[in-house]
Amino acid sequence: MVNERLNISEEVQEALASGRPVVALESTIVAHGMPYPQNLETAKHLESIIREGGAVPATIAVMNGCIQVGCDEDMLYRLATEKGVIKVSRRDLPMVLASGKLGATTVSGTLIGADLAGIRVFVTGGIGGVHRGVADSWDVSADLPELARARVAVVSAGAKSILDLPKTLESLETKGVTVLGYKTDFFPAFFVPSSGLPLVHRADDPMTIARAMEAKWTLGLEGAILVANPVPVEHAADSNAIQQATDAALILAEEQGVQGKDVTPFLLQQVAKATGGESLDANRALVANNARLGAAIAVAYAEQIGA
Ligand code: PSU
Ligand code: MN
Repeated sequence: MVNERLNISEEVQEALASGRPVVALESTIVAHGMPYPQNLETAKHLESIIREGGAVPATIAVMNGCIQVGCDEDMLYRLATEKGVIKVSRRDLPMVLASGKLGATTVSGTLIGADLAGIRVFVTGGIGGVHRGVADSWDVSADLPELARARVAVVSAGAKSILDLPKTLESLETKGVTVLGYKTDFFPAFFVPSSGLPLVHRADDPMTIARAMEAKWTLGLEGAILVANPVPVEHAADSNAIQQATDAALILAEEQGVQGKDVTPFLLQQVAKATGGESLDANRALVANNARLGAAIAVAYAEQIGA
């Protein structure tokens, strides 16, 4: 495909052309989701897990006027260390592309790049969703409408309780996003394995997920399959500590008048600060766990559509 605003690395292009498994990764988690140097270590670690799982990693970002699909070490370093990297969702793409500035893609921005490139599996930590207090703020992440559009399976550990999880699930249903619990009947809550909210669909192996992907997109339905993969219990954080930190962060955000795209990074930073290293450790463990599953799904999907 020729698209002058899409720059796919040679390695990723070759893998896609020969039908080999590829897994997309977002860059907001690198630029805005974790502090340096853990962010860079995590970014590289995720790429190596995906390679060990038999797939090619493709971190997606915005640079030099293009959506960059597949970042080399220098690019990852820039995303992890530069000040003022712009957080990019669908709304922001035109201006950041036109300016040539460095941008980190959210789940929504990454879904756009992955779908355009033809990458069908994407690994992240947590998705955005409907915020608590939505009735006043109208704050609903651009991740939700993008999940309704992009033909990509997204592996996440559910969503953080900075969000209104029941409303987020309702919105996903309305938008027709298939949510699969991986080896669970409950929607995971990021740092903790379960939110207590039941899910309708579950899968116990990567091939079952690959078959659902094939079925959805062969029929011609647009939109994602959201794979909800719980954090392993041994890495889960203390639920009460997280809850208290979240409540305090929400009050502080209100007091300081934090708005718009700054809300999520602000809440994430406050929760990380209040829970010390614990939440960061859980965060790193769960994305690694998602990367292992994402690679396995990509391998199964390549088999499924190649068969
Ligand atoms: N949730 C997390 N960690 C993250 C994000 C969300 O637990 O790093 C990031 C993702 O990039 C997600 C974005 O797409 O925040 C959502 O931002 P907003 O709520 O502004 O749409
Ligand atoms: Mn928002």
